Amino acid sequence: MAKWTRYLVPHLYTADPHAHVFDGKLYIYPSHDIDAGIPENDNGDHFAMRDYHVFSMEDIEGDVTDHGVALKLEDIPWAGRQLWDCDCACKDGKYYLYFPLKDRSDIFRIGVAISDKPEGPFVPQEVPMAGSYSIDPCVFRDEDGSHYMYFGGIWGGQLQSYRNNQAVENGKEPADDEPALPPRVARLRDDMLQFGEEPRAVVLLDEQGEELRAGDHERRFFEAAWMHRYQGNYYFSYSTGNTQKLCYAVGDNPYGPFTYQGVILTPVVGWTTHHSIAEFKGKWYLFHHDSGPSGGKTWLRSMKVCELVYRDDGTICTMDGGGE
Ligand code: FUB
Repeated sequence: MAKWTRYLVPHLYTADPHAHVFDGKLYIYPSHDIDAGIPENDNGDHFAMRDYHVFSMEDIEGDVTDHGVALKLEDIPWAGRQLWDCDCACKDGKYYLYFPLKDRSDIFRIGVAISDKPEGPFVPQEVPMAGSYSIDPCVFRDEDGSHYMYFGGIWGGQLQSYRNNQAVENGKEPADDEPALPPRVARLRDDMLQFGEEPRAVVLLDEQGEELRAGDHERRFFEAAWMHRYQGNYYFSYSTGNTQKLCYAVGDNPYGPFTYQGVILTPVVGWTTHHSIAEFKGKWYLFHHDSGPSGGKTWLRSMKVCELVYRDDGTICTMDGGGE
């Protein structure tokens, strides 16, 4: 187990916590888990979330403020079902909340909603981002002020249904000896509302410089993309899904390729694992979730935080998630 770890909110089930520091305060944008009474399946139908709350903290060990409902399904004009992992970015005093949601054809798209405040409420655009698909958007601001969106997730996240940004009939994961399905990255347009370019593949390499294979379930990308910068390098981290690890790979620019480095967090209690990494008041933290407080119900998760420790060479010390 990590040397210091803390569940953040006892009154709601929250997951996929994406943390950002805006104006010196830490804001967390998680999914809001509910018990929708839908049986568990590989498609993730049991994750039938209907709104988002935003949380903030002045201090990592201090109180966590729940700012209430920041965006709800009923207010999104194109909504079908399932508000999954969201993320927020700030530009020129406006805050942009990016969220994956199934449209009325049951296809995941990525939407954007806007607010003047980091805690919302957020007003959604009429339609999803043009050319968007799949799940788990993460928006990274580089030092030059450019914003990049990383996204994608296989199985229920539908990434296997796309090749070269086009939907394919009966899309499947590649064979075990073929390169794994890559997550995607696109620079955002200056207005933050659309991709500024065609999404590109995020290539993950092994120590030999070969692309990770689809059969390498211990290391290949499944979902939960996150990007952060540390000592001038770009750290792409993600979940391996069915093997339930949080792993990371390092590159020298936001597009990659990224070379696999290791495991950040071993499996937690519950099927999913999803995280973010942020620096706050001079220390680095891993925000993630597990299903401990719900007694292992994988659709009722609770977000937590622990300190992230780097070695002198920039590698990350592996933490024990406390699961199987
Ligand atoms: O919260 C729903 C889904 O579960 C997320 O989008 C995935 O990353 C997984 O955590």
